[in-house]
Amino acid sequence: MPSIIYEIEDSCLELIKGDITTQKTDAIVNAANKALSPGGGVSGAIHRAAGPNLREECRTLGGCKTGEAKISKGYHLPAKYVIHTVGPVYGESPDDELCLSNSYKNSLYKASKNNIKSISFPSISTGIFGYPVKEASEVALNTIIDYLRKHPGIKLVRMVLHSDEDLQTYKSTLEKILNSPGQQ
Ligand code: AR6
Repeated sequence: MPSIIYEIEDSCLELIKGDITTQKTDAIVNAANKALSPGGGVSGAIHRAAGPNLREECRTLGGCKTGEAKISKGYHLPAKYVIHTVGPVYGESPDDELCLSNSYKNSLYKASKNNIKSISFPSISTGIFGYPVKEASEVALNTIIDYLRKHPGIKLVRMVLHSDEDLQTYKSTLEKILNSPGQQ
């Protein structure tokens, strides 16, 4: 499936299937753990591709609470920065939706603060943390669209999905959001 690009005000929201570690955006987002240690999933892949200096810098960042975001350099990655955020473990608290939304919002806020113009996200919490992809896609895309409408500085947000199925789910959700009353 080719990449899908939607215009939101003066910014682009792109959905692709791919590997986040190869993205040439200014920043990529890591679905991290609270200790900011490499772990598995997308986080393990990002740490392997960035090299050991990323782990060293992460040790100095003081961990990360659920919904917060921290920033580091990208080292051997094509991206200059990695923004680390910890999504919710699905079902652990009644605030899952708010926590997941905060992960996206605080990552974007960190990007704005650092003059980052393009950023790639993985589907936070939908792997090891067990958040159902459809529900997560609604939170992710609504939060990103809302942010782009209020903050014109970020020109490209790319959602990098790891499977055709996840890409299709995000695409369906995005079309539903953009076609819903009040969105035109
Ligand atoms: N590029 C893009 N997406 C990927 C990649 C990749 N290279 N690899 C996996 N995904 P997960 P979580 C997708 O489990 O649920 C770690 O151990 C994957 O298919 O990485 O937030 C951390 O240390 C899924 O759709 O993150 C934490 O302990 C999505 O990325 C915990 O896992 C997120 O899956 C975080 O769990």
